[in-house]
Amino acid sequence: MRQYRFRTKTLLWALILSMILLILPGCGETPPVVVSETPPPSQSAAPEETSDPPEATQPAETTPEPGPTFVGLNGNLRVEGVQLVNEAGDPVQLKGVSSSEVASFGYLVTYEALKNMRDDWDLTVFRIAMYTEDATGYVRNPGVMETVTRIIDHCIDLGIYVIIDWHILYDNTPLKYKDHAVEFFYEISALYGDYPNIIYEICNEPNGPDTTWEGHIKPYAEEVIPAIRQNDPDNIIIVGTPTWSQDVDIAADDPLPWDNLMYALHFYAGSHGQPLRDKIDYALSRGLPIFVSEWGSCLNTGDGPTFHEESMEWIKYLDERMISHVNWAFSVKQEGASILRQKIDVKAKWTDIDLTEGGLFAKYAIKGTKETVLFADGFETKTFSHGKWKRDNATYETENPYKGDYGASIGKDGFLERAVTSVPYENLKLHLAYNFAGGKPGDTVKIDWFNGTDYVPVTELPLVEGWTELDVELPDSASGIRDFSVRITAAVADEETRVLVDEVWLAAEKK
Ligand code: IDC
Repeated sequence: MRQYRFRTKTLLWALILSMILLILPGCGETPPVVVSETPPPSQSAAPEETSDPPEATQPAETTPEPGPTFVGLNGNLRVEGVQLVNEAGDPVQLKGVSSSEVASFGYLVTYEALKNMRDDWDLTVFRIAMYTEDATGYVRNPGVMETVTRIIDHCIDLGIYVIIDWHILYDNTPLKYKDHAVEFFYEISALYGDYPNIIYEICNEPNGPDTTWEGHIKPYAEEVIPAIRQNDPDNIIIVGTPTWSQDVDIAADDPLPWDNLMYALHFYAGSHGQPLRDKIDYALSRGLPIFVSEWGSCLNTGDGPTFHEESMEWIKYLDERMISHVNWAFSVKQEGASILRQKIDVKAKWTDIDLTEGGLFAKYAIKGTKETVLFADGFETKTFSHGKWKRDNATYETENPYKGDYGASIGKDGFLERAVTSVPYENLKLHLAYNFAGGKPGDTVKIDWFNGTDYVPVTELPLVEGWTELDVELPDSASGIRDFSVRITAAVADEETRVLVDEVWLAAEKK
């Protein structure tokens, strides 16, 4: 039985400010510890507990804000040259995320979840990945249409664009289920063709050595596109390209004759780089409009780590060319591609703490800000491994977490450590809330960072009475390190003393 008692949350500004005054003089040469200036990871997250009364001038939270939506502002999209443009002829770049296999993961795609991303991420497009041949795919499970139409309706209500993706994969060639595709797209275009929100993606990723542009994809497109155009004369249609939608160069040499077509390029930053960008450059030079309707920051398996540097290079490249991009995938599977951690409440407002490392990367790629978050604790999932923490003498804290149901608790000389590359980032700041249970004078929380060889001390946070939330600025030398990690150590005297931490994230700016 633990001997300590928990203290109540103390978050008043006055107290925090007096804390800094206590902390600062002890810092010596180390960078200053500053009170949280950065907003919590999610700008839209409602403050959970605050004693401040709402300002009189603020509108009530429930007041709807009827400003024009993104689709309201941009209307019917079309293609001019290689560029997607809005109704007024101005270039537009859509940025968003894709569902995972929608029959299984469509339950995550609620109105609230889409609204969260629209309002907090500036998401402007959502892709519905409706698998074809899978057990739950359209061919065997046409009932998936109900999920598809529900999500389309949400997107229309929210004023964002929506891609309806015929997600061929193991079926290799789109010709295999061409008749189903014609039926499906005829029906969908009849239902929704009048809405400017709709984008059709007619074959996710043709693949396999026998599947060719001229022998399979083109003949398929030549039947599906007219079926759509009977009902919908002008919304955008995205056509997949050979080799898992990578060979846009081949399509560029032999394009299809309809207006408002774009061609799919898919990449996974851990697996694909400059050679694929060269293909895009070639295709653009031949006048082929490109739409990146699927990209991952991980490996092409859908798993593996987040490749920050490589992903950043890709996003920069796409943004410079105003090429639209859609991240894979809005899912809770334990794989690198998943945007969400498990146990998320998709009907609630969520914060960055609910996102995986890849999900955080996707959010800030979509939002386009210089500020970003490299990782967030993920303690709420109660899986340190999914949060990618290395730890020693550290466990969950369930009795008095700072926020949510779980925090972390570190015993004497124990630590929590999180590795992430800092190569493409600068101005690193570790955010955390900490507290002591049974702390004695002289106990501290040590913050160190790892430079690939050594642990470098940043600061020691002193004993506090109650939860204290702050940012610890890391020195400039912590930027640009491939094998970077940051470590939080309980430097306490007694075996029974615990250091409690919660709301941990690493904020930074993109270089
Ligand atoms: C992956 C999913 C994974 C699923 C697998 C097979 O991430 O959970 O088990 O499909 O259904 C693609 C595909 C996309 C893949 C993704 C990652 O369009 O369906 O999802 N990927 O492998 N092309 C390249 C990578």
